[in-house]
Amino acid sequence: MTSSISTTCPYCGVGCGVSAEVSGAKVLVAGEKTHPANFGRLCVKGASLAQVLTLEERLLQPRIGGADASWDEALETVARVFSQTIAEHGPDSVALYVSGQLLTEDYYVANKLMKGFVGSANIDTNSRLCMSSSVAGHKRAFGADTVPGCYEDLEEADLVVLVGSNLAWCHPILYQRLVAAREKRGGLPRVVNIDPRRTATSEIADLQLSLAPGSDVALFSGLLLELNRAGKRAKKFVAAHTNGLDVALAAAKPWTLDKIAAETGLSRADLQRFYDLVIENEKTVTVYSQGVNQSAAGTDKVNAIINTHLLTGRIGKPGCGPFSVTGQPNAMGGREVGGLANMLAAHMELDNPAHRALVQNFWGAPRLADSPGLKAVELFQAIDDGRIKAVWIMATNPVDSLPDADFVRAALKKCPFVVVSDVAEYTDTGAFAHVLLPALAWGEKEGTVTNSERRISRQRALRAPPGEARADWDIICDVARRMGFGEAFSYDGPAQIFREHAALSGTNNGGARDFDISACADISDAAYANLAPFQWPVRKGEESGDAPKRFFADGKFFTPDGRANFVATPYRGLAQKAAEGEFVLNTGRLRDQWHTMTRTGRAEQLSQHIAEPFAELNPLDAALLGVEPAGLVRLSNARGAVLLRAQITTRQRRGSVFAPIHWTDQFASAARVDALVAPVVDAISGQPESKGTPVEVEPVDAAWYAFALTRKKPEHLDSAYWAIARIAGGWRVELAGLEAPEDWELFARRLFGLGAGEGELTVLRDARSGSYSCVAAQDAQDSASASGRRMPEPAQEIIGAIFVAKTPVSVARSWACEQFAQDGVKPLALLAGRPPRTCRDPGRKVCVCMNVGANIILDAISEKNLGNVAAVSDATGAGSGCGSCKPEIERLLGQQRAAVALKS
Ligand SMILES: Nc1nc2c(c(=O)[nH]1)N[C@H]1C(S)=C(S)[C@@H](COP(=O)(O)OP(=O)(O)OC[C@H]3O[C@@H](n4cnc5c(=O)[nH]c(N)nc54)[C@H](O)[C@@H]3O)O[C@H]1N2
Ligand SMILES: Nc1nc2c(c(=O)[nH]1)N[C@H]1C(S)=C(S)[C@@H](COP(=O)(O)OP(=O)(O)OC[C@H]3O[C@@H](n4cnc5c(=O)[nH]c(N)nc54)[C@H](O)[C@@H]3O)O[C@H]1N2
Ligand code: SF4
Ligand SMILES: [Mo]
Repeated sequence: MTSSISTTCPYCGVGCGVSAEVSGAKVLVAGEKTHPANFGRLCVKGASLAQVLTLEERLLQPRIGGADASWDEALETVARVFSQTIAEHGPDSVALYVSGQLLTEDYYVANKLMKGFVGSANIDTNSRLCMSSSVAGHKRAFGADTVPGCYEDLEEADLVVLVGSNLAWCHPILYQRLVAAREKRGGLPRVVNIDPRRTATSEIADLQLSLAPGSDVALFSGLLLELNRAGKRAKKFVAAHTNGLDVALAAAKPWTLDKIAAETGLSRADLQRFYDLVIENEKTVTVYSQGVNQSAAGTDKVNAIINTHLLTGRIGKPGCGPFSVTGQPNAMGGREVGGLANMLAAHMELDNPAHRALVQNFWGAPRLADSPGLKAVELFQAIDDGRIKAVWIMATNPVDSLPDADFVRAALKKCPFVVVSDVAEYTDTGAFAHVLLPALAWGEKEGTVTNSERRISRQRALRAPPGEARADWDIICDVARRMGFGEAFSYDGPAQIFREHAALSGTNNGGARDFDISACADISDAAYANLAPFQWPVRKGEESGDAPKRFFADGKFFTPDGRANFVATPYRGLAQKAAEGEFVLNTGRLRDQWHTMTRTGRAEQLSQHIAEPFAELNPLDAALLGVEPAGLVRLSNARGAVLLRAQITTRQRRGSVFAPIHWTDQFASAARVDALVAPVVDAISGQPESKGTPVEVEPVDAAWYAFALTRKKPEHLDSAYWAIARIAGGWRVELAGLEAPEDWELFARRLFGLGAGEGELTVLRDARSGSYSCVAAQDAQDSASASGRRMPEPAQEIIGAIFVAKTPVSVARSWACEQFAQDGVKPLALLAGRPPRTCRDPGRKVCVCMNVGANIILDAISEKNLGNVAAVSDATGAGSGCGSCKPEIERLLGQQRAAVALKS
């Protein structure tokens, strides 16, 4: 029997609706046609969700000290140690570190437990690293953490300014909506992309501003002045609904065009083009993300942007407004329940006595935290210096994602009591857990999430809980009951928690607070089960309705006097300036991976796009440093070091180096980039400057390089550099070393997990060039007997292949992976390392859905003289699936055009 279940994607903050066809253990996912975020589309991560449901390397049993334990033992231990620690050292000696990937119901009870029952605000979340500058900026300007607009605004605008946002890769479906609008409206909205490096998003930009890292406040201070000078001040709006314009203008005053050009590194002509575009376009939306938030001046960056919208009154109207796009699926839900250490529940304030009394009363809480708790970076410093003695980490992987990550790791190592709730068996953080708790994952859990446009959608279970895993809310409530807070945590399910959350949002509200979903305060279990996506606010007695909701159309804000605040944003730039010869380390995301890869790293499809950690360097810098294409580089500073593959590209500006955040110790030898990132934070929001740390870059002179394929996950990776990625039928491995091993055969056997004398090795060795290749095969029956497969007659199965050379190995990797996945491939054929002449190496996978490589696309463009993405799609199929690769096809078109221009 097949059932169709509507749920929500667990990755980015676009919050796409997913329709899952479930028949037995088989799950097929597609975009939910009626969901207002995506109308049926999914990006490649969403489309691969079924693959991530694998139970391989899932945590399915509680563990104490590394050994399997019962839930009773595990929860009793957590409750006992937390209670004892609180009794001996006070409520502030314990902490929760949670995540924007918890569901609202999980998040609500975690916050209630800590702030209301433990009585400490030492609960912070990875949203501190993500959205806290936006939260602080919103609060300064609007008096509340309100996102004013909605997704339609991006389609209805005439100009979309993207600041520090790689929308094409990080919010792909919102990006596709923008692209579709441009196609429909003849190129409107026009797009300005403000990012130090060129990204996939740059492909649609009418104007790319590759500004100096950290210089956004200068750029937007100049914009404020220019708008004012050009008579764009919305005089009535500013006079009736705002405060502080004079102060903001005065702070911006020193920013002449020449000074801005000097600070940002942009030409006067580009600056003027940008300013003119904003001046000319009443309907302007400014979308911003981590290039803005993750900065020691993050809150000022946010306010510098908001100032320009307040000046022009471009807020609260269709096609207008500042728009902070959220990263995690429930970044917004976390803010609604008050998951940050300096917030209370339901968008109430921890430092407001009336709010505190309201919440304490509502919860019937014995005590309520009365001062802000420690923010993420400080929280781990407090673990290090012993102020915090017990910590419970849920749905986040701080050993990889917090700045100064080696320090974080050391702090956890010496912390007397660490609890980790996760879905993955092996994580860099879980390795330090005294108690490891198996949580239900996406597709198993029930609850709600809120996306970037304040839309609440249901996540629904597609299958029964596997193993012993339990829902996060359930685990938290069980511990709370064992700590003696029984009554307040005796929920029978997420619906009951949601009702309470909704009721709290409406208590004593009456429009005084932005967040209000009290219309759901009495929702029945059945209605919760069927809850359709809706945008808040929906106050008691209101219908949610279909019309997009915007805040501030009436000019009423949530400050005490109801007026919005302009905020003076004095300039700071990067907190740490790179010294002569040092580089600015910029970090961020890739199209097909999600954060620390605990889920996306399990989907073989998602490793095809980019299978290895890398560092993007400008060609001139690379030449000066002596870095060879595809060579290795070491990035280091006083805090740590990483070893990455060099990617030399003009998309990178000089003096900067970009590295993705995804690779952990589970997937690479030394690629945890946060080990380098300075724990420097924004003074107001506490958000770390994750995109601007000085580092040294040096080439690494490897004695050998290798590419390998293995059936089994490699256990012995004896080399200075390695990176593994899942592929169909096994793993692909990149290796390099400083000294060649004595015996390559032994090395290969260890890598493949093949004992001496086992299997049959076909070897190709070239003493002159020092290259060595070998393919190991085994009688298929040997390897099949374990899985119960029966073969009519002994056939050989390839179980490993390695290609070693003194320079970066030029094996046709996509082709080799495909050979490896097939049955009946001859060892000698694979040993060649590339396809026979009659057949083309497909090249790096650009389109994962349709399985099309870069070489196929480039060939088609030149042979058939293709001029646009649609033509490439028709000819090759690339881009006709989820569409996430369209910007890259655009780039290949550009590359081919440039090649033709050079020839002629
Ligand atoms: N594929 C994928 N999508 C994701 C995620 C993922 O892991 N993978 N994670 C989700 C999450 S939690 C988040 S928070 C979002 C993040 O989404 P984004 O913010 O779009 O992603 P990032 O790559 O972190 O950073 C965006 C850009 O900021 C630029 N930048 C760096 N310094 C500066 C600066 O000083 N000024 C400006 N203007 N720009 C700068 C970087 O070059 C980078 O291209 O993505 C979400 N979506
Ligand atoms: N240098 C640098 N550092 C950064 C950033 C950057 O741009 N640059 N970005 C920052 C940002 S914006 C973010 S959001 C963070 C993200 O960083 P993290 O939050 O550390 O990354 P994730 O891999 O998403 O971690 C989520 C963990 O929760 C587990 N998990 C998944 N689902 C569930 C569940 O339902 N329940 C439980 N209990 N566990 C679950 C996953 O297996 C995983 O271990 O990184 C931050 N760090
Ligand atoms: S855009 Fe975001 S929410 Fe939508 S399918 Fe992709 S990852 Fe999921
Ligand atoms: Mo994030």
